[in-house]
Amino acid sequence: GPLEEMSLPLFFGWFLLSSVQDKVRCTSMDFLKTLDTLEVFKKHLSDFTGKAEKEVDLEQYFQAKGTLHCTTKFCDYGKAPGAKEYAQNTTVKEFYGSAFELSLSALFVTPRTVGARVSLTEEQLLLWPADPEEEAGSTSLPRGSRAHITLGCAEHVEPVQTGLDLLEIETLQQEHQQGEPIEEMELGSLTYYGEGRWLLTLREPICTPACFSSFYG
Ligand code: ACK
Repeated sequence: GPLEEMSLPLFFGWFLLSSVQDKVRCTSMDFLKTLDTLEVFKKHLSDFTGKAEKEVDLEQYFQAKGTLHCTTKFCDYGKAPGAKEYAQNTTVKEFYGSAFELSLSALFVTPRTVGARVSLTEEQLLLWPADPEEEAGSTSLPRGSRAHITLGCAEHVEPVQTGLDLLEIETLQQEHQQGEPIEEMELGSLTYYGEGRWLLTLREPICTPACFSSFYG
């Protein structure tokens, strides 16, 4: 019945503490601001605007999407395949409400989304479902490749896109399409993967405390 369905959340994931959310948002804003000013970004501006001459303010271009988190399992209140099994998993139950330290190892921007790549530890991978990479058609990437934090979405873009954009970039990396090394920035090294896809590998990963929990909405 409907009550039973309600007992499963929209999704499980790690939720960043509110104090560090601000810090991560600031870092992301700084990155967008800097990227916006680079000549090489302006050269590829048409990826974002469709018109070469138009300007784009990246800080305005992306809209924030709720509280910062890294989704483990999208359950859709029980309608998603494997939702019930995930919720009943003993590791999931054991760690529910526990604190973790997430490592954000890169920031990425596409014409659709801006996000942070999360590098999961072996322990964190115990909470990672079996299938999210495969569901997205990326069968040859290591488990956990989809782990990310959505920092913003372009107009009319849903946050589910952020993980798909990350997988796309990682697939290019895996195919040894090294990307075009652009330059060393204060935060790390910037690479361009074509079609408006930018990856900033952080020199120092951002470590942030996060609580493993769920969101009902
Ligand atoms: O930014 P996200 O990881 O992308 O966090 C939100 C969260 O669930 C609530 O919408 C993610 N999400 C939405 N649909 C899916 C899906 N089909 N597969 C995986 N994650 C999803 C979204």
